Amino acid sequence: MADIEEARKQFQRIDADGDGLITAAEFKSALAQAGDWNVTETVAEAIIGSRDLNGDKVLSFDEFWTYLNK
Ligand SMILES: [Ca+2]
Ligand SMILES: [Ca+2]
Repeated sequence: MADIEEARKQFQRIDADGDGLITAAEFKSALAQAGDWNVTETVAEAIIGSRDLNGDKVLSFDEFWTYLNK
């Protein structure tokens, strides 16, 4: 079981514009900041898509949390 407070902090770091949703672009820049420059927008979209439960192409905190607890 992941720590929900840690998960929230992580989510807020990735969610650059603070709208409560992580887009592929936000995910890509978060990974780039973490030093992973190999992730292209297409890859980021694929990762988001594999975690996206309701098909809106963005990650809500619930979806992020569900992924962490898999
Ligand atoms: Ca956002
Ligand atoms: Ca979603």
